[in-house]
Parts: sequence; C-alpha cells; structure tokens
Amino acid sequence: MKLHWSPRSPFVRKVMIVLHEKGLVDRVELVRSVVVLAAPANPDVLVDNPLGKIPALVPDEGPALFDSRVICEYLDGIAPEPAMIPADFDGRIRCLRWQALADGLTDILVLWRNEVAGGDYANPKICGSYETKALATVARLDAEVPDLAATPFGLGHAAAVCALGQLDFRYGGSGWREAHPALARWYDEMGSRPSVAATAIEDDGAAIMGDVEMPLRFGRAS
Ligand SMILES: N[C@@H](CCC(=O)N[C@@H](CS)C(=O)NCC(=O)O)C(=O)O
Repeated sequence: MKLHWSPRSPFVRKVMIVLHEKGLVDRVELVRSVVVLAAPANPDVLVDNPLGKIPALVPDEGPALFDSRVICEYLDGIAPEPAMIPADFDGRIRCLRWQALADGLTDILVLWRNEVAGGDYANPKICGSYETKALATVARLDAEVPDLAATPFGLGHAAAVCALGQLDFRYGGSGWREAHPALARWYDEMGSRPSVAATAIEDDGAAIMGDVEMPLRFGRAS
C-alpha cells in the first residue's frame, strides 16, 4: 500500500495512529506529499485523490481511498484487531460522533490558518465563526472527558488526540490547557500510548506558508 503522507498533517496522523495500533506500518510505503490549499494542487496527489488532499491511500488492489475516515474504516476492515470502531451499534455511533467532533475541529484549525495566511484577504466574519466554533468544540471535548476516559481507545480518541495536537502545533499560546485542565490531563495520558507517541506532529521544513500568528485565545471574553 502507498500513503500520501506528511509529518505535519493531523489527518494523516490519525491514519498513522490506526496503522500503529494494528501493526500495519511496515505494510505501507509513505510518500511525502506536500499540499497547500492556497497553492496549485500537487499533481501526484491529484492522480490518486482528485480533491488534492492528504491522506490518500493506494491499496494493493482497488481504487485509491480518501478521506481519512474512509481510510481508517478500510484499515479496520482489513485488520480487525484491535478494533478502532466498535462493532456494537451504540459504541460505533459514540466513536464516530467523537471522530466527527474532533475532525470538525481539526478542519477549522487547518482552514482558519489558511484564511489568516491570506492577510488582507482574510474574511473577519469567517475567522470569527471559526473562533466561536473552536472554543465551543474544545469545551465540548472537555465536558466529555469522563466518557472518553471510560471508553476503550478507538478512532474517536485518535481523532481527538490529532485535533488537540494541531492546537499545540499551530496555535501555541492559545491557553487551551489552562482553560480546560481535565482535557489537558486526558490528552497527556493519551501521549504515553505508543501509537500516539510515535506519530507526534513534526515540521520537516517543507513549509510554504511560513509562520502564521494565530489569534485563538482561550479564557477571554469573545
Ligand atoms: N476530510 C479530509 C481532510 C483532509 C485535509 O484537509 N488535509 C489537508 C492537509 S492536513 C490537505 O490536504 N489540504 C490541502 C488542500 O485542502 O488542498 C480527511 O479527513 O482526510
């Protein structure tokens, strides 16, 4: 299998966490694929994912797969143990709901940074909306820490780890840990899991956007 990969993509990281959990890392060729929303699409990625996004997985047989949710579902199917998506209905819905919540936050964190990088072109109404939703989503994750902690590690947990990792990576100084200490403690506990530790986000210097100062601040009236 081939994976369009980047060490700094939170969505790629989610797939990597699943690969580590399942012991499948050696089965995958990682291809460093640089993608930037506000730049021309990477032609090598477009061949496999016409949306131009990573991750995209090219299995040994069959068409290329995207997005991260479909890839993770596929990996859970070809290597069922340990299950990343519970088989029972209630557990499955709980897991996929957490994934939707966390992936939605990650989407906002990625798109907001692109918006701010546009400088004078950044739409303040869109940025304001991103801020409201990011604050609300982190608060919701914090409120659900008892439930997260009581549930075996799965795809929803992986997605939440990736979203919070993105906060640390691109939104340094946001103060989310001080505002949500229970969530910060849970996140730190997750960090000792081998699949999480092995996939920590890294900037490999292939950045095109450069430094973008993000205005997200927890714990202040907005
Ligand atoms: N919903 C997609 C989101 C993937 C995504 O936004 N990936 C970013 C990198 S973190 C990307 O490819 N951005 C380039 C672009 O949007 O053109 C998934 O879950 O895989």
